[in-house]
Amino acid sequence: MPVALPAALTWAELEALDTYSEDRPEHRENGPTNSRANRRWFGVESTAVRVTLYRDRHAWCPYCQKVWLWLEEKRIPYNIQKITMFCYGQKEPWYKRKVPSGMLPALELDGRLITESDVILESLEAAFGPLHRAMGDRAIWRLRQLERRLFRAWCTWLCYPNSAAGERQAQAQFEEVVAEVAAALTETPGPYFLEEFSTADVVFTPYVERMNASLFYYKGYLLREAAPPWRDWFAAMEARPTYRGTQSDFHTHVHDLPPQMGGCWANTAPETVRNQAQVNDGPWFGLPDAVYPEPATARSEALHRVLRHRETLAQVNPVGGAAFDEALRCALTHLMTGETPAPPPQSDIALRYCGIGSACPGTCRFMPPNTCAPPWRPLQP
Ligand SMILES: N[C@@H](CCC(=O)N[C@@H](CS)C(=O)NCC(=O)O)C(=O)O
Repeated sequence: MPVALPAALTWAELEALDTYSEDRPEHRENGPTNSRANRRWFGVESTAVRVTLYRDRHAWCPYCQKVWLWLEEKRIPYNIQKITMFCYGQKEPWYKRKVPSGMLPALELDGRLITESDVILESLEAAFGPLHRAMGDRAIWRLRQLERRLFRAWCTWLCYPNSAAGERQAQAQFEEVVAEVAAALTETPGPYFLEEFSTADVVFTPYVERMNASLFYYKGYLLREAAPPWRDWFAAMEARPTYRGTQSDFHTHVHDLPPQMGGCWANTAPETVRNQAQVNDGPWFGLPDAVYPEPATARSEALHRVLRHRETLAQVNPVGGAAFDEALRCALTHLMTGETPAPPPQSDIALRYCGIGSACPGTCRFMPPNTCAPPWRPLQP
């Protein structure tokens, strides 16, 4: 006798499972670092807020992350204005009037507009004091140079097609700088670059996070395990709620980097093939993007966020309609109950839609060509 599959929960049943309470405005404003807040006042009066940070909507921009993490570490009260990145659509006209290039981040300090993340940090230091040591301090300056060398070696390896010999050379050059960074990390006791957490750690964070993700996926190489000082630095960073609140995951980074960097080139090593399969298709537990346990509230937060945006998700989805509605409920039912109701045939396209729209480079492995760029091609009934 055929076994009946469980049915997807209704929206009302899913809403009844939504117990996530950390999305309240006061929690976003004063609780742990999070990407949803529009203001972080840390309990002060609005008149004491001197800073507005302009950053990207999706918390992807590495230079924004640098300034964001610094503000969070120093607990400087600030407002946040979220701006669309070019690859996601129209830049807000009011922002273009303020910053004609449209580049992010930008910051207003006492009404003065500042661009360029390093200049922003220097201005913040002048107003609020350094994060342990200043950007111009000799030790910090030397580490900033080292970070740029690591960045360049990473780009050379990742962002250009290489012959087999070129690939070996680019990897060797990257690993040379990786060893220098490991040596720099051991110059002081403790896991950070200097005696305590400082601007140097903030400066390294955004691209090291992206290197860890992209090299795992495109080169089968795991930066966080490159040497004990690297492993200890990552672990220490992930123990900080400030960093965790700004941190992204492997899946997001490996697919957001190619349009931002102009391409990422994979090698054919067996580790690469295995890592790509795991990042794309799971199992996602055990991926080395974060080594702390899944927060107890993770599933209810995911449910809450999808419920909050489900009308918009349906409106912009290329499939939309009943097929999308049911497929989404099947996924959420699985998330919350572990049951696996069967989604409508072909509706996987609806759930794999990423939202990048007309800026899509057309290289996506999930969607058949032209199924997700306007004009939308609806599923056949
Ligand atoms: N040198 C600049 C670089 C900033 C930068 O490249 N920002 C990129 C995002 S990571 C940007 O705003 N691009 C425009 C866009 O994508 O909308 C800084 O340090 O602030």
